[in-house]
Amino acid sequence: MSSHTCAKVAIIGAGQVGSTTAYTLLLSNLVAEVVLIDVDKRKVEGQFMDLNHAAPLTKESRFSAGDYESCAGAAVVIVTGGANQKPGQTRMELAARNVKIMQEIIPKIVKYAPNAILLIATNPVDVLTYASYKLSGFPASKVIGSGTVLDSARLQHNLSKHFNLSSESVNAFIIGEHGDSGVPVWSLAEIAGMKVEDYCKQSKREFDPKILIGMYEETRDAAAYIIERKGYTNFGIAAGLARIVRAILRDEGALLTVSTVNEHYGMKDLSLSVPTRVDRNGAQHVVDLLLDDKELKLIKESGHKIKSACDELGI
Ligand code: 6V0
Repeated sequence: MSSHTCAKVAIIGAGQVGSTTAYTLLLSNLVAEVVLIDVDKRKVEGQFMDLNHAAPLTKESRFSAGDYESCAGAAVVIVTGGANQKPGQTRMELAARNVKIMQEIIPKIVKYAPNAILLIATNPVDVLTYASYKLSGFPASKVIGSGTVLDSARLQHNLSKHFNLSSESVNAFIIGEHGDSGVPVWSLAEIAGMKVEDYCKQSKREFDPKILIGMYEETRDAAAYIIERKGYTNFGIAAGLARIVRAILRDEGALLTVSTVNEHYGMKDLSLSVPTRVDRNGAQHVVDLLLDDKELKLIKESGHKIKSACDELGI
């Protein structure tokens, strides 16, 4: 058996995101064991029993509903626990509530899994990645936020749908905040090695910049659209988390738009997303994107927004 299929992953928070991520990991044949931990013991027991029944029918992975001690030996600990935005609650109120939850969760993970890589999904993910970095005392490379991995996938989907191509045939990404200030990097988006405008010209299609704006807006508003209809989002983020876990366990060195603490575009000590190399040691910033002036201005605004949220929360 190769080493990644022996790996153990722990998931804190067995709600929509945590349980769907566990299921996605099962189908991906990436891990031998998934530990689920939640404050709601009855719920986590239900999830674990249901997941165990899927294992004989799919790929064999072991599931257990544990406590923090069972994080010992986990290669990756995924944090999805926390509150969702309530009607009337501001993003800052939600952030403060989830920072408190991180203050409870992170030291327990550190105690039992001091060598694990932390993978944070709870929102606001950039702020909570920064809080988890501070609370854990881990090196920045070992604290990874899911960041704009999902936003980039949404943009890629919209672009590929428009051009009637498979999504791996287009390359486009969003950097900065996982949220409203995320920046679509159109200047580096490409299809068949060409900028979108050139691809249109060569394939005799009309190029209308308004279409790109529409694609971005649809991407930005996707979570709200889905939540209005089904109450939560789970499949996209679960696939995003499994993609990051795969890059770690298979030591891929994949460039993914995860959120990590670094100096970003002259702004020191904050977590935001840029294409970052992910492998078994965690995430390493390797490249500064050549952005155009407009994108540079937008990424700085996005960074300031994250930084001031952290300052306001006193983290
Ligand atoms: P959910 O279904 O309410 O699950 C959250 C779970 O966390 C519940 O089962 C709670 O019991 C549990 N929980 C609460 N407090 C604690 C605690 N102290 N320790 C352990 N477990 C706890 O929410 P859902 O799964 O839908 O969302 C979880 C988080 O993921 C939210 O913050 C979402 O906003 C966030 N998402 C992040 C995305 C991203 O792209 N980063 C995408 C989608 C959702």
